[in-house]
Amino acid sequence: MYQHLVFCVLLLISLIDLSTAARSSPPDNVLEWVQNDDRRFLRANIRVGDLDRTIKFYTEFLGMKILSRKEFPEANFSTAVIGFGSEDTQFILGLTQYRMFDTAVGKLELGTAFSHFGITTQDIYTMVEKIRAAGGVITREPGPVTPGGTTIYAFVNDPDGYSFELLLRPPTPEPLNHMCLNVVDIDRSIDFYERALGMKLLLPTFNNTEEQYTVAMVGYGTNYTQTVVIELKYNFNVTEYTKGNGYAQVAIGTDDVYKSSAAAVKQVVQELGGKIIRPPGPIPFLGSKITAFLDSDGFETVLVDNDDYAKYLKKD
Ligand SMILES: *[C@@H]1O[C@H](CO)[C@@H](O)[C@H](O)[C@H]1NC(C)=O
Ligand SMILES: *[C@@H]1O[C@H](CO)[C@@H](O)[C@H](O)[C@H]1NC(C)=O
Ligand SMILES: *[C@@H]1O[C@H](CO)[C@@H](O)[C@H](O)[C@H]1NC(C)=O
Ligand SMILES: CC(=O)N[C@H]1CO[C@H](CO)[C@@H](O)[C@@H]1O
Repeated sequence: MYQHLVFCVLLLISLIDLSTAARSSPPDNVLEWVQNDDRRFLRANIRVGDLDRTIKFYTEFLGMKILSRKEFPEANFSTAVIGFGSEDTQFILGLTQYRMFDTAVGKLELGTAFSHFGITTQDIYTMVEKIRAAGGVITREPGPVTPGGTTIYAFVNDPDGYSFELLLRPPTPEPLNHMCLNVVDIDRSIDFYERALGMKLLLPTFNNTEEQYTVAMVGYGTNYTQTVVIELKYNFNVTEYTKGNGYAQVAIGTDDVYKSSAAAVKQVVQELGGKIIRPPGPIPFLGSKITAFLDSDGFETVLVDNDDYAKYLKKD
């Protein structure tokens, strides 16, 4: 029973500051270990205002499937897992609705720091028209990035106001393709994700001077269209964002949370800013070893032990 709580409780953990200093000293061959580790984007956790409403939107309009749903009446929250395929292989979304808005978690505020999720589709025009017909918000009509450009994309809002970029692309292994974070120093952020998390810059930094932003894609794998990426976005002259309490964190699998932390995260956090909020170790009643930290902009990443995660999926 408690096993089921693991990944929704991650969301709660993020609300509490569990900061203590990690103790172990870093080994020498640090980056090499991180780069050879078995890393995969597992899930992003967000809080929603109305679980039924969100599930309806994600399944009917975005083409996702509901993978599981659980109610925790005593604790006043409900969770669901939703995605384009099995949790074993796909990057998925964990949704949590708090039933009581007057509790410590407060009213849902999306904030401005989290930018959007990106999904790929072969039928962007139909998707947009269906959302429009149902009264949904289209914030950018389907079209190319630059006039004459080849990538067709659109932006829509979900019922809470979370933004989704729809990308017209041939079928890809993971249709939930990226999440975009607004950052204040893009070079520092690239450095952070490369060194702390062993990601690679999969698309060189791209400046859109017309629309006043710079973006970079970091992730695992080699081709940004074929793998999940984090899009880091610097909006010219914007130096501050509000975090809100909607987007919570991204979870990434690792073979060893201790090595991950000692080898890279700890050092990078010291150098570039950020904070370890959960030192590596088991959460006894959850049956999973994790470590959690904030990046230099305050975005949370949770590293989750691959074996523990596999066991958790088998139990469900
Ligand atoms: C859940 O909500 C009820 C009221 O609806 C409240 O009495 C109770 O303390 C809440 N439980 C938690 C764990 O917040
Ligand atoms: C984009 O802008 C950044 C600074 O905002 C600069 O460092 C970088 O060289 C530019 N890249 C290109 C390709 O123009
Ligand atoms: C990425 O993969 C797509 C689909 O296989 C391919 O068309 C494209 O050329 C690849 N891009 C790079 C940079 O390898
Ligand atoms: C008013 C202002 O600060 N403008 C700056 C906005 O950002 C661009 C690109 O970083 C600068 O070139 C401008 O000077």
